[in-house]
Amino acid sequence: MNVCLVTSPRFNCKPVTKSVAPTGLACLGAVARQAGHNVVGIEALIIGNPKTIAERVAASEPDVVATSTCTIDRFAGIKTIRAIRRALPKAFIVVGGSHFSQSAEDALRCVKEIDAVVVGEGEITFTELLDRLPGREALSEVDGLVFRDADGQIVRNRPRELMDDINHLPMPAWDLFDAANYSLSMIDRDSTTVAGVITTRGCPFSCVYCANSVKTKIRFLDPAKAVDQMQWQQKTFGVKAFDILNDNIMVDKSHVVGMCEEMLRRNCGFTWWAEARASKLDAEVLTLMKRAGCKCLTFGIETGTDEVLRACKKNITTAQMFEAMETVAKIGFDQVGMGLIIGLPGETIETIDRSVVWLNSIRKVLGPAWNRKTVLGQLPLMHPGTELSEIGVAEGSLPENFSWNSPYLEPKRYLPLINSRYESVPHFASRSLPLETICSHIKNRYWADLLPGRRRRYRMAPLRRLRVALSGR
Ligand code: B12
Repeated sequence: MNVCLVTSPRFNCKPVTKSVAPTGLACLGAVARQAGHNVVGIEALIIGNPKTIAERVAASEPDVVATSTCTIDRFAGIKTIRAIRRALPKAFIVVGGSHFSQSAEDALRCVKEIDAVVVGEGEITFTELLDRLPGREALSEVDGLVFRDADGQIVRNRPRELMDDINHLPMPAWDLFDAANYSLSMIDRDSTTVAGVITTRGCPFSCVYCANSVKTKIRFLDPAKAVDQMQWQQKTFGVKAFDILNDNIMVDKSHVVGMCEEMLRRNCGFTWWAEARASKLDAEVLTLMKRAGCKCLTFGIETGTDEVLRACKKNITTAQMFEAMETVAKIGFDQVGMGLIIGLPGETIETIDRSVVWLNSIRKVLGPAWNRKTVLGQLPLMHPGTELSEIGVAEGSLPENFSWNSPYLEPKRYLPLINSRYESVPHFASRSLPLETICSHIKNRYWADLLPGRRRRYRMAPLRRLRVALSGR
């Protein structure tokens, strides 16, 4: 069968010039190709316009179109799916990834153009689906699938078990997408060709805001296979730097040590960065990582108070994070990035102020490696399937049975901020600390710390502007 894998454009349907390769779709491309299907990949991000994307998809004459989007970009993704359906009335359109996995029935209800949703890990479900598609036979036997049956009823099959081992999988088919687009780099923002690689799946933690649909069961790629994937991209695309996309590079010492030793033994010559958890960092492992080419690390710090960390189930303390940052500073990485959020559950005006003081102390510890403009974090967003959105329902910042795939019409309540990038994702706020209170506190106390471009993130939006934003959908 002819299979077209297509990414989604950004929320505003404007083309982007820098991105990271779509590893999830590349994984599906590899297994589909292995099963004998004809596969093409289209990077919609760099095209932008849904009609043009649909024309490109149609030109590949696919029997099956497989696509994915994230919550932020979902309306652009849905617009593209509708354009593809207009161009290809008979193709089977299947979607997957974190956003659709966590809102599967709602997606099928709101977007009639979608035929099926693959929930969670995709490789086995997708290939089993392709096997059955010529006659659309016995789709109810495909675990992990939610689909529309012949009578138009939405059917949810049994869940797909996570794979025990990921080493038998073929290498992601990155060649389906044009590597020239991939240069979103922490190391050199302008000229480096960058690729992504993921060497673990799953995460043992359950932070309330995390939207990853594949949780808990951790699986590892053999270090030699992981480095094979990097070297293949280095040779094929001239990649100079890698973003190791694992949720936590240091989740298992032997895995990261194995990869570093392999990189050193092969004298790979590329640089890389990775995401880590700021607790119990082993100085020896960090030193080895640096020797093996790791230039930057990013940490999901989120906040600088223990109350908020506890309320978010981060399972970490500020003391552990402080110690971790001291170790990182001692070893000396070029850049240390961090994700910060203001207004998570448990936040008060007092914790915001305490967090700012604590983060300034981290900034001092890290010195020139600190790579943020400010210590002020983003306001929290709720994604489907997260515990944060359940708390949001309890706190009145999200209605029960919220539809994640249809435009919503209470802008003042759910889209209260001027922030074109995030305007379609509802912000979390607790009853005791409304967003208005956070925003006016930031305005009164920290306005001078914010670059003008960043200030609009904390400006409450007038209703009129949001109506205009919504009418475009
Ligand atoms: C790499 C990454 C990025 C990269 C690039 C993404 C890319 N081009 O692939 C960058 C840095 C650009 C990025 C940006 C953002 N990201 Co991000 N990112 C990730 C990360 C760490 C890894 C994704 C990955 O490659 N996984 C490996 C592959 C193998 O897994 P996968 O993508 O899930 O795909 C598998 C299945 O989901 C399924 N599948 C996926 N797609 C499809 C499609 C079909 C048809 C089928 C059948 C199956 C299927 O099969 C695949 C193979 O098993 C995840 C967290 C995570 N651990 O997954 C977050 C994650 C996807 N990102 C997230 C978010 C929120 C963002 C940002 C909004 C952050 C921000 N505040 O700016 C932006 C959005 C930018 C954008 N428009 O894409 C959320 C998504 C939540 C949501 N509901 O949308 C996640 C889940 C993080 C989290 N834990 O909450 N991200």
